[in-house]
Amino acid sequence: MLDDVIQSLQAARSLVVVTGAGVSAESGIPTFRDALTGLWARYNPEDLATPQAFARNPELVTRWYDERRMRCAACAPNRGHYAVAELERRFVEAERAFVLLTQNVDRLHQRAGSKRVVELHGTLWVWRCIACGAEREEPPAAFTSYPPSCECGGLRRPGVVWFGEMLAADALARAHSALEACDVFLSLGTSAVVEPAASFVHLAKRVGTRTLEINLDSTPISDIVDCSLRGRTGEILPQVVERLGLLVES
Ligand code: BV8
Ligand code: ZN
Repeated sequence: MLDDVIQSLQAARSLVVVTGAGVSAESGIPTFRDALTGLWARYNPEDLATPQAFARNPELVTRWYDERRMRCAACAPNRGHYAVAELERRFVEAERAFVLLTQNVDRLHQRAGSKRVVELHGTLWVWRCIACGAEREEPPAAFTSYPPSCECGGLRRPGVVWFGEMLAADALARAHSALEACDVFLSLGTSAVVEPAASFVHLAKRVGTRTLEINLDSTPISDIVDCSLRGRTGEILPQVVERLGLLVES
């Protein structure tokens, strides 16, 4: 199975990697399903990550997001993130296509060196004014009051895609063009439940792409992909990259 993954990547000319919270779990960032510990235990993520929740209680929602942002600031990328960045580097060096479509909002991929990243669900690090639309990337310091306000007096929200909101058109367009062109699709650390990302594997299969998954638990796509590996991305990905031969034609 591990050999299948390695051989598929070895032969790939155009690779799309999709990642979820499982890739950041080994950095100490709770996955989305278990993000609600302690103070937040009584909330359901779908009850906090919606425009309705923000409209109803902007202080609670912005406090939750800022606490998650500060937790990410205190965490470091893990070996799984670095392996994904190394995979990109190898593909770029061999002039092969590579795109990382991440559902994660923590920017740990970028901190590990990934460059060709599409943030499907936005990021905790950019906050936007709901009145004038001004967007700003925040420094790693917590807001001093909630909800944070813009110079124009408007409320500021996290630059993430909430449940019930459309993904950014350019992110979706980049994802679709990458999926239509790829010959290998690799799903990492995601429960493959949240749409539309959960359906990307079907788009890939439709164009005859070889589909792979590495995840701790089985998911709704485990029986659909050509090869599904159970395990931690922080352990398996470094092995994959280490055993991946030269991609550059000798
Ligand atoms: C939209 C940002 C529509 C915010 C997030 C069709 C059918 C059913 C429902 C829908 C549908 N279409 C739309 C919906 C509704 C909804 C949806 O999909 N709901 C789900 C619950 C069924 N989708 C939407 O609302 C999307 N919008 O489609 O627009 C529309 C149409 C017209 C007009 C208007 C709107 C928007 C979805 C984006 C939501 N925002 N994040 C925030 O972070 O707070 S989603 C959020 O949850 C994450 O970004 C991520 O995508 C998702 C969690 O998923 P995972 O990342 O996979 O994490 P999870 O914890 O679930 O799983 C972790 C996995 O890792 C596990 O499997 C575990 O085994 C594994 N793991 C753990 N440790 C490791 C590991 N694996 C390897 N190594 C380890 N060490
Ligand atoms: Zn403003």
